[in-house]
Amino acid sequence: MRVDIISIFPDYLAPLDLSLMGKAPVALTVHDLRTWTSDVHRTVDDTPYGGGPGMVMRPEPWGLALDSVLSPGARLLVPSPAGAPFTQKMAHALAEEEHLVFACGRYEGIDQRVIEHYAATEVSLGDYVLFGGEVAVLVMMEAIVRLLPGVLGNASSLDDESHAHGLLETPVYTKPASWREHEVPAVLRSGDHGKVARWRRDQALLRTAARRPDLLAALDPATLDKRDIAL
Ligand code: 6GU
Repeated sequence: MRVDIISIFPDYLAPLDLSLMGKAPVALTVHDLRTWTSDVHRTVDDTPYGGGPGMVMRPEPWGLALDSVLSPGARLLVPSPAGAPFTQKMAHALAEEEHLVFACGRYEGIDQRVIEHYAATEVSLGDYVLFGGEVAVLVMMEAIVRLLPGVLGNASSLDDESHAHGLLETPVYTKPASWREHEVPAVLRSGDHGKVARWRRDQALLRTAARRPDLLAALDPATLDKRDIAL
C-alpha cells in the first residue's frame, strides 16, 4: 500500500515512521504543504468569505499539492470533525486500497471547492474537535495498517476484537489467578470450552448493553441466538 500525507506540520506525523510502519508493507511519504506555495511568506490560509472567526486554507496550494501527489486510482481522505464517522468497517475497506492520500487541514478547514474538485471523503473520529487532521491521521493509519496482511502476529485476534461482530470485546485475564484479593472468574479456569465461550459472549453482550446501547440496537437480530443472555 502507498500512503501520502500532506500537512503544514509534517513533524506531527513522525510517530508513523517510528512505530508501526517499521514492519508494515506501506510506502509512506509525508509532504509539507508549503512546498506548493510561491509567495515569500509561504501563505496557506486567508480570511473566510462571508465573515466569521479564524482562517480557511486557500485552494491553490492544495490544488498543486494534490495534482502532484494523487495517482489515477488514489483515495483522498480529509480528516474533519464535520466528516462521516470513521469506523472499523471503513478501516477494513481502506486497507484494501492501493493508494491512500490524506490531506490534513488546520484552522477552520480547507476551502470546500478543493474537497469537491477531488471528490474527497471527509472523515471524523468522533464528536469532538481537534486542532487539525494530523492526529486523526495517526489514529486512522494505525487502524488501517494493523489490518494489512502480515502485520498482526496472530490473525485470529482480528476476529473477536471490539466491533468485529458489532459487540465490544470481552474482559481478559492472565496469571496470577488471585491478585490483591480479586479473583479471575472461575469459569475461565474450569477448562470447559463451551462454558467459556458462553460466558465471553454474555460478557460482551452485557458490556455492549451498558456502554454502547447504540451498537446493541444496530445488531442484526439474526446474529443473536436463543441462548444469549436476555438484555
Ligand atoms: Cl478527523 N479532525 C479534526 N480536526 N477534528 C476532529 C476529527 C478530525 N475527528 C474528530 N474531531
